[in-house]
Amino acid sequence: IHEPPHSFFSNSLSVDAQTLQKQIGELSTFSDSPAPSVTRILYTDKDVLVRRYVKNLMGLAGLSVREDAIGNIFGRWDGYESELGAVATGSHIDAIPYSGKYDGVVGVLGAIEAINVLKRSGFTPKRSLDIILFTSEEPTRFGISCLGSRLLAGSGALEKALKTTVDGQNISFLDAARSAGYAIGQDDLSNVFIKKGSYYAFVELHIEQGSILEERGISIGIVTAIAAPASIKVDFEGNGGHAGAVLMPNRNDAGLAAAELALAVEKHVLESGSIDTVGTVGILDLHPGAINSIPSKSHLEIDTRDIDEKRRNIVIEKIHQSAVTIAKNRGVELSEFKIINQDPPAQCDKSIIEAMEAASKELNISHKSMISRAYHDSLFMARISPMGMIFIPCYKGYSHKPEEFASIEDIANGVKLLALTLAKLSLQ
Ligand code: HGY
Ligand code: MN
Ligand code: MN
Ligand code: MN
Repeated sequence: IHEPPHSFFSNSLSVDAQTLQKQIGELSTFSDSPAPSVTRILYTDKDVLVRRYVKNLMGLAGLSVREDAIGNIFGRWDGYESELGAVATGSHIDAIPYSGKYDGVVGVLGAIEAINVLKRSGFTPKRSLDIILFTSEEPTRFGISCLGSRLLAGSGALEKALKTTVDGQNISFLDAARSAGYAIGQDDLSNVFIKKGSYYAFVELHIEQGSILEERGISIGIVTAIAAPASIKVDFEGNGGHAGAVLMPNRNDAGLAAAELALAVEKHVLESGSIDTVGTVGILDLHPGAINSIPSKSHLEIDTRDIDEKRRNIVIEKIHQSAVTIAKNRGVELSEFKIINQDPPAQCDKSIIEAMEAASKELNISHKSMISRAYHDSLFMARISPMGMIFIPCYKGYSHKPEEFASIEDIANGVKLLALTLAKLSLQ
């Protein structure tokens, strides 16, 4: 069967919105924090359970399921020219502490429903279609963002680092992976790498995590580029001491050094010359954390991003200089300044953008092109395959908090557009 006449085909795409809505609700119950918040951390019991839930849905959709050594899960619908590069879609289901139930999930459950939509319409793929559940997009447990897609895209540095990476409880990455049933009996993770060319195209459906689409009443965002993320870990050390007995001139307070650096992050970001530069200190720990003990240690983690890589790197440089100056002025030691990741931005592929625009027009769905300020697994899939992203509106742009919400109508539009885009790419 070759490309059916557009009108017949796009009219035959029907999304089972009710079932999808129920699945999103069910999936959100696999959480380590009370509803409506969701917390689902890599390789925890809830993560293992939710993987089983998703693998079951992939099986019900008639996909053949395989998992790699770190738990990236692949559901495949073989095409009639399966030797050609496949078309893939997917996202993540891990959730940072006290977040929402749509970030990532829409791109996994929505992808499975998109396959069901195509099957119900009688479509048969030429290029095979893959759904990928990336093992861990959030940096929560091991401090590494997009761990699954970063490794899958062939990061040798990450493969090496994972041999010595531990989490906050000193559990090694490999032990954690094995507790979830992965990486059994193997230390070498390079078999996770996927060769460039294996995929003809990769498309991710995701909530916007911003408020542009909702404010302008537009149903779909066609992403043109993904901003360049970076993260830094910093430790300061001082002598600490008794909050009453040590007079101010004799102190070297590691807590105040951290506070000053956090404000310096804000200053350097605001001075960058562009509204597109952002910086956040989301983690700031003081040791020993007692009201009457001068902090002898402080630990902060900095997230800074920009759509312009050079501008972002200048901010990183300035933050480093400030850390050194603050340590000198306050007589504390800068015991660690470690850049965890400093990734380039990714451009979306022109022909995938065109396929999305054509599909939006055929489906008569309003759309606009836009950048993604959040990072996604797509940022790394772009290293081994042409990449595109579809955004749907989310309530007030809320994300990474329990109030995160996307309407089933908006989700259904995204699923329909994903289905038609996958069909077009599969027949290319
Ligand atoms: O932080 C991010 O951009 C992503 O949502 N994890
Ligand atoms: Mn997220
Ligand atoms: Mn996400
Ligand atoms: Mn993301």
